[in-house]
Amino acid sequence: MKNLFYILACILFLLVNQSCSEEKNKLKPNVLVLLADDMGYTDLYCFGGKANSPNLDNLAENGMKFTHFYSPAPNCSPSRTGLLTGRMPSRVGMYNYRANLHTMHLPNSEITIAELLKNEGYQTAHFGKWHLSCLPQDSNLNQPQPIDQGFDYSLGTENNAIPSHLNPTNFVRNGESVTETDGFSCQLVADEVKTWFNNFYRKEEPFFLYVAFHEVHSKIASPENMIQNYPHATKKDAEYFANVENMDYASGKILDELKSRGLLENTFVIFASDNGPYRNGSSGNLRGLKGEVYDGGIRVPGIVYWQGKIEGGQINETPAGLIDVLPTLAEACNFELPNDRKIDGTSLVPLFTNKQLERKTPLMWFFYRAYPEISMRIGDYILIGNALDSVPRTHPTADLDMDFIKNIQLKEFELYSVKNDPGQQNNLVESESEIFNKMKPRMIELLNEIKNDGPYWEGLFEYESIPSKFKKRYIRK
Ligand SMILES: [Ca+2]
Repeated sequence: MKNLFYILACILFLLVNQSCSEEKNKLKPNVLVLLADDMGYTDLYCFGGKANSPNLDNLAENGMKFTHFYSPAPNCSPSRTGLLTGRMPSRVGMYNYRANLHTMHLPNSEITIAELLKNEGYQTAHFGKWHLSCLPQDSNLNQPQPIDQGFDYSLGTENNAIPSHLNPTNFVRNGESVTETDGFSCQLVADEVKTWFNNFYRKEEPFFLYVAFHEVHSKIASPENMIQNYPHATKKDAEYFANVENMDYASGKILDELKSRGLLENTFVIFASDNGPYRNGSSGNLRGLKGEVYDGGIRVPGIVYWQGKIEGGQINETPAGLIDVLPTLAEACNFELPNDRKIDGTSLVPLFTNKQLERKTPLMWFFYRAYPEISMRIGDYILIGNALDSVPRTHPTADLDMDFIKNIQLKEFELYSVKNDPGQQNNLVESESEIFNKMKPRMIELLNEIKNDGPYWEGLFEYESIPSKFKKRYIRK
């Protein structure tokens, strides 16, 4: 009898305890990051694009649309680095996209959003493009895998879907290669999210899902029925618009999955692109494309949705970006920022209640491979810095680049008012000399800081070994 009483008491304790932890975790928002690849500022319908994007349009209508939202870099690996660490990618040492077999990677010493949220009791999962290290593990390289960077679960690729978005053969699930797939990459990713909910989701814990679609990066493949939605476009345009539409459809599937489980109401959702487009016309009137530090290379669509916390239908023109996600989540999910390193981003939470943002470190982009190499935004102004060097550039980072990165000196500047001159045509260095003289030393100070912090990678590709087709577009005359 005494034993029975003891067992009942234990069961009661466990039930109460479990329901308490469920209650406690209900207070912590789930986090869903949806990231497009190479999608331009004006690709989504709600940003003035021609593609059908009803799901993301709906997300924007019911959340906050950011019209001056920036990726941390004009190409893939550094952008993802900035998103996951809240630090400028050059400070972390991700100076460029990571080529296959490359020694450059996201160091294990970096602290990612996944690691921080895991410490807070979150389940964590990554779906889609990784591009922060070799994947799967290569014993010669021995680079941190998604699980080492805080992701309990992972289905993705090292870089792009190969041979295209259709039936990719290079997916890796939790370290094991998946060579046979059936379908389009974004749908495979969305279906895997559903599988994850069915098989792995523990409802007593909050979750962090990082969904990085391969779309709309080339080489694209789109469903025929969606291509037919654009009968008046050229074949190439129709395929591209259908690619945006397919990614939107996959985003809708994931959002519906959360909704059907009653989870969307307590989920912080953010959608953005990892950099500007490679395709003229898809960044609207902004100057430049992917790979450039003019706005066309870095300004991207940004949507934040958080039911009950953000009133729907708002358009925010404050400069913000993916570098701000980590500090935003620190405030939204109530955890401490790492205090042993510089975090460059700023929490966007004040903007959700229409307060002003106080940004300590300006948004800045140092991309050594671009000409010019650097830009920095403060308020409505963007300062551009150019080294005017003669160091040859290659597509993947090579040995000659490392000394250039560490020793870069800026020689020439351009200043633009982004609101008055979104196409960045009218250089104000002389006419707005007061602003220029304020911004220039700040840029140099920050550049010196990140030059000092960023690791010096040994064992990079030798410049001479890089095929000429990966040199010609990138050699400065
Ligand atoms: Ca990209």
